[in-house]
Amino acid sequence: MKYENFIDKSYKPKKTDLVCKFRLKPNGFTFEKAAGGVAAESSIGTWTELTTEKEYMKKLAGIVFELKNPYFKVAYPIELFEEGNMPNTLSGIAGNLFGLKEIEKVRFEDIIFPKKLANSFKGPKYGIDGVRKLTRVKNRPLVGTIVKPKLGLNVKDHAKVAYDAWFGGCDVVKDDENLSSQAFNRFEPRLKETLRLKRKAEKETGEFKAYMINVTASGKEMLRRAKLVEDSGNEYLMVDILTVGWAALQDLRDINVNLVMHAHRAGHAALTKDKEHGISMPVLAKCSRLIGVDQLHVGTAVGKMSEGKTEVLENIKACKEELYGIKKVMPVASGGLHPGHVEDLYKIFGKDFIAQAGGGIHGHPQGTVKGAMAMRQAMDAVVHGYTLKEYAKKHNELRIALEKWD
Ligand code: RUB
Ligand code: CA
Repeated sequence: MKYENFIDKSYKPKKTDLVCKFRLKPNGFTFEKAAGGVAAESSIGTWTELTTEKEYMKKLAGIVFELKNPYFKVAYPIELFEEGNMPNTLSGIAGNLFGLKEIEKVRFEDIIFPKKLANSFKGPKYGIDGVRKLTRVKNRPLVGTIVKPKLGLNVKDHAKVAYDAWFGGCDVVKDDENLSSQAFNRFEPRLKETLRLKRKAEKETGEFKAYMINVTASGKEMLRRAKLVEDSGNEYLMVDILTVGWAALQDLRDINVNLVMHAHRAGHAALTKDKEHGISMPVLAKCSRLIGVDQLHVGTAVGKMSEGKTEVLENIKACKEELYGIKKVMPVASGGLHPGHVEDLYKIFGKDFIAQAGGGIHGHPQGTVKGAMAMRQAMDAVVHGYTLKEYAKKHNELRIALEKWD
């Protein structure tokens, strides 16, 4: 089959088809031929006609059924994909096409999984409802922090920063994405000591406190660490979903019997940032949701990272839209946040999200406890309908934070 043979504008996608939307900028080919090339390379075709092609397999061709320059859509028959195999699915629809010479740029914008394929993955174990039940935080967004400095603290100091944050009012504390088990802060003693102080903070505050410990490592070692976390009695793990890879993420979900999975997306911008090339964040979010992460970083719209409000809303939608009854993922706002952002965040995200501030808590002039207090006060203010300014009049910690950053 030639590239052109993968186009059929009269085709109506079936319910069982997997449908993808692409944005395309050809370089040599016409728009149509390049679109056909994408459908071919991501299904059963290649650059030339073949003598080995059989009549019975033609029904497996991906079909370009809509062309609206620069966008086009492809319907892939479900039989092209192995059930419950995300690496296979993405090697197909997000593989060779990015490298085709006659395509200058191509962006994988959106994906709609058919029910049967979607349900062949495990999906989130907890999701938004499960996280709310576990944390006992019902009527407001969760407040969290990343232990900072991101690298370099020893076990004792790391655990103390976590404790201070919990004590001051954070619900969740996470490791940073590049902390794993370096010599200055090994995984096992960190788990032990941070958990000890988590329990102390829980006792003292009467609240549930989450420790999202980063298990990111090579396959077997990561799974071993996840088991250690579970055996320790902790409820959460964190993983860098893109650097460990889809297969490792699936393995983690498969062995992970009881832990909430917090997903950090370090590296995503290499794929998502160019609006004309790569893979969009909603696609990454949907794939992660099917595999089964419970919480996912989706940008902030107001902090230090580059995604704007429109993009963040699309990412949130991918986490929360109805999807064959698959649980909703809790969106996480993180990156350059401080208490002064909470009003805007609440407007953008609504009630269901985690507001995480690293520098915006540990950079508070009076230290981490007061920094966490300020962040929690900001959340209490907006949830109860006060402006931050009003609330800051009677809440010193918040006032000082706003003076520094707002
Ligand atoms: C936040 C931080 C995070 C960012 C990454 O620290 O280190 O890793 O969340 O961005 P700080 P994103 O609060 O000091 O900026 O979550 O958007 O992927
Ligand atoms: Ca970080």
